[in-house]
Amino acid sequence: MRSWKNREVAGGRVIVHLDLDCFYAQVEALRNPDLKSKPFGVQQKSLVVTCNYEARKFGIGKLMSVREAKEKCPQLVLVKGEDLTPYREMSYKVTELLEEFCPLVERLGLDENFLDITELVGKRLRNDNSQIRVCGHVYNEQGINYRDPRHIQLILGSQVAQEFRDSLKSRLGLTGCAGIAPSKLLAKLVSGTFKPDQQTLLLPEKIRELLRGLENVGKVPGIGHRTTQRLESLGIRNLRDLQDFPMDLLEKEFGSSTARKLRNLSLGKDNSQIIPWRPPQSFSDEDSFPKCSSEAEAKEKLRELLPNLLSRISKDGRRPHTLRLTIRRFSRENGNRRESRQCPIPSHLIPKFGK
Ligand code: DCP
Ligand code: MG
Repeated sequence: MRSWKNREVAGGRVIVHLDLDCFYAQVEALRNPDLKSKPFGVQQKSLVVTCNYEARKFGIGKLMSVREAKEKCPQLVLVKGEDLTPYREMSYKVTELLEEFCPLVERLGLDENFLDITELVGKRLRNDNSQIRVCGHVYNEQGINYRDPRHIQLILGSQVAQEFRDSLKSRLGLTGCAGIAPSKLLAKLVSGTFKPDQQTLLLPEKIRELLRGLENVGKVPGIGHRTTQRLESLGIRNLRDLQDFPMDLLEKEFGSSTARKLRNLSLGKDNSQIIPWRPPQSFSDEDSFPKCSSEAEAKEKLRELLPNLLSRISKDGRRPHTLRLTIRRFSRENGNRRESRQCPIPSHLIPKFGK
C-alpha cells in the first residue's frame, strides 16, 4: 500500500468486465441452499449447461452431456434449468445494482456486464488522497510503477471493481470475476484469468503478452465462428499469426474495413464504447378499429391484441405490475378523445407473465 500524492490524471479509459461465476448454478443454489455443498449441474434437455465449482472438480464442464457428466461424477445432482425466468430476474438485479455506482453499464448475455469507470476513477483521483493498493491479481505479476499516472488510474479501477464484487456478494449473494483494463476487449480477455471469485488487472505493458498468449483467434470477442474458419484457411490460428500476416493479403480476403478491424483486434486496439442499456419501462400495443362500439366488441379486439403483447413481455422476462388501458373515441366535434384507466395486475396473475 502506498500513499499517493501525484494528482496528474492519465488520459486513457478504465473498463471493468464482470462475469458471474457458474451463473445459473448460483441462482439455483440461492433458491435451494442445500445444493451449495454438493456437486450439482443445471440441466437443459440432455445437456448440463453449467455446474457449480464443486462439480467442476470432477472434470464436469459447461455444455457437457448428462451421460458424460454422470460418468465423471455419479453423485452429481441435477436441477432442471429450462425456465430462464429466475436467471433473467437475477440478471437484471445485477445490472441495476451496478448502475447505482456508474451509469455506463452494458449488458452482454445474462451474466456479463461492462462498465466504463473512467469518470468514477477520475473523481477519486481528484478528491481522495488516501492510500492506494491493488485489489486482486495483476496480470503476469507485473511490477507497479507508483509514479506512472496510468498505473495509478488502473489500480484505482481495481479498487472500484473490488467494491462492485463486494456489493454483489453482500446484497445479492453472488460471486463473479472481474477484469480491469484499458478497453472492453482487454477487460473481457483478462477477466477469466483467475476463477472463481477473483479479479485481474491488466497494465499496459502486458497487453502484447496477453494477446500473444491466446492460442486461438476464436477466443477474441468480435471474431466469430465463421471469421475464425476463414482465418484458419489462411493459416492464421492465433493472434501472433494475425499480427504478423501481410495486410494486403488480409484485405484481399476480408475487404479493407474488416481487415483493419481484425488487425486492430489482434493488437488489442479497441475503441468501442460502452452502450448503456435501459430496459423499456412499458410495453404497449394499439390499433384502430373503424367499428367497435359494444363491450363485447372491445373485449374481442383486446383478445386479438394480447398475444403479441404477452409474447414480448415473456421475452423480456420481467414481471409487469400495472396494466393500463387507453381508448380513443372518435368524435366529429371533438376529434380524438383519449381516456385511460389503470390498475395493479392481481398478484395471483403475475406468475403467469414473464414466461
Ligand atoms: N449458458 C447456456 N448455454 C450456453 C452458454 C451459457 O445456457 N451455450 C448459460 C449457463 C451459464 C450462463 O449462461 O450459467 C452464463 O454463461 P458463462 O459462459 O458465463 O458460464 P457460467 O457463468 O455458468 O460459468 P463461469 O463461472 O465459467 O463464468
Ligand atoms: Mg459466467
